[in-house]
Amino acid sequence: MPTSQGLLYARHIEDRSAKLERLLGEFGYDTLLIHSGRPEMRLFDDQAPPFRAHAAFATWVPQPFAEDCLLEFRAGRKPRLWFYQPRDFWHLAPEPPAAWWADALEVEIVPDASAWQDCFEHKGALAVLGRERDLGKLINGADLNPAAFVARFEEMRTTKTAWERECIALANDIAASAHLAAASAFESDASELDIHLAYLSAAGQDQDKLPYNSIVALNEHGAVLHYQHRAADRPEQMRSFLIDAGADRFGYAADITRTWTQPEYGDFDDLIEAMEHAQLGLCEQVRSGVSFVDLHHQAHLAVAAVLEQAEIVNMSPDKMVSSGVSSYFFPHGLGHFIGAQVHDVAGKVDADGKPLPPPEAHPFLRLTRTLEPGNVVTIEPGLYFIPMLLEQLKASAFADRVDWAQVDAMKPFGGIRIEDNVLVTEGDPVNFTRLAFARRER
Ligand SMILES: [Mn+2]
Repeated sequence: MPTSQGLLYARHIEDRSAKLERLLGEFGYDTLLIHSGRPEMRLFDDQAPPFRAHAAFATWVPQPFAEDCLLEFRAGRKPRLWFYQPRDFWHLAPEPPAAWWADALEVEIVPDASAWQDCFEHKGALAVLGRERDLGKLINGADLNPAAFVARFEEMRTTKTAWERECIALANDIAASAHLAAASAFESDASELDIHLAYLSAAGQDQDKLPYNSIVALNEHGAVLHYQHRAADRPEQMRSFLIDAGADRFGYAADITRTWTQPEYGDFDDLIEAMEHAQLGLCEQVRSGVSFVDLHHQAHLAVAAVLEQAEIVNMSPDKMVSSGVSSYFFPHGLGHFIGAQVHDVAGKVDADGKPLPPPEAHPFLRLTRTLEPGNVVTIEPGLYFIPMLLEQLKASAFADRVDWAQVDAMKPFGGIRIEDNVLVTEGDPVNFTRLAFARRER
């Protein structure tokens, strides 16, 4: 790890610590403790799903898979990390913290979580972030996850530090390489499972290290927005391929979607190209002062223009959006904040924590704020042929505006989504995803 990264991380800790110190003062807390979490066994079982630390912890410690660690903040002191390194012959204990990041903290290595549990009883005004079941007597007399404090604490994460931007950019580099490997696997007629394995191998990250469950969808599966399986059998025809998959870098996520087809399917290829053009236009509009609700509306107009241009729907884009027809083809939101959580926090509140609910006609929009420099968002317009929604459209007053023969011809291709991760700056947006692909393809 180059020193420059150590410096970025140290500055990140300094910057956030200063903000946190003011916040603790405001709420009258002497100490804040953040627990990393503990694996949870399934009921009547000794097996747990793969562990990932709470994001509140991972934004401070670049070890997103460290179990049962505790971070302690007190005004005027270096943050102290109680780093759990069990003496255990069943599992591989975590490596001790590397100097490049440990130097920014005061690290205490403990072989047993009770070592930190005993340190905090009745010591002033204490706030604790974590799950009650993991914390034992630590929470006696403490405020556990106090909502007003948590809201302000999460607000800090909406503006990414230089360190966080670097991590998201690096996660995009990893994911871009893996996306290209997945596209090659699709070209050679691999199954969803084989494409998925090609992706993981190229990323050098197993699924349980990725920030979310990859969507690897051939043909009609592209119309299932959160398609959760990876079929092992190869379909007879490989028409289309939608992949929504990310990567992790020190606990920060990339979240990228690409859609591919084979050269012989010209009509669907034209649709992909039109969506690519629309998506790039939207990325250009990711600027300080822009309302994301307005941008979502622009995205609907852009998708509607694609539908009109392709003569799939015979309506003006304005009419298609105001009547709700565009929502049958594009039923999700334009994007979301991204960071230590793939759908990062505080997307639907303003800077003071006041709720900003999405418009009634667009209930799935996850980001409703006005963009500010330092925000990182995804831009992911989609155009799908979802049988359930198309049936509703067919039963609506607008059925006669739709070329159903074309719709039926497109259904076997599922749908299109193109998703990039974009940084808001004082000037032009920085598209981490396009930059990562450009580096790979050079
Ligand atoms: Mn996304």
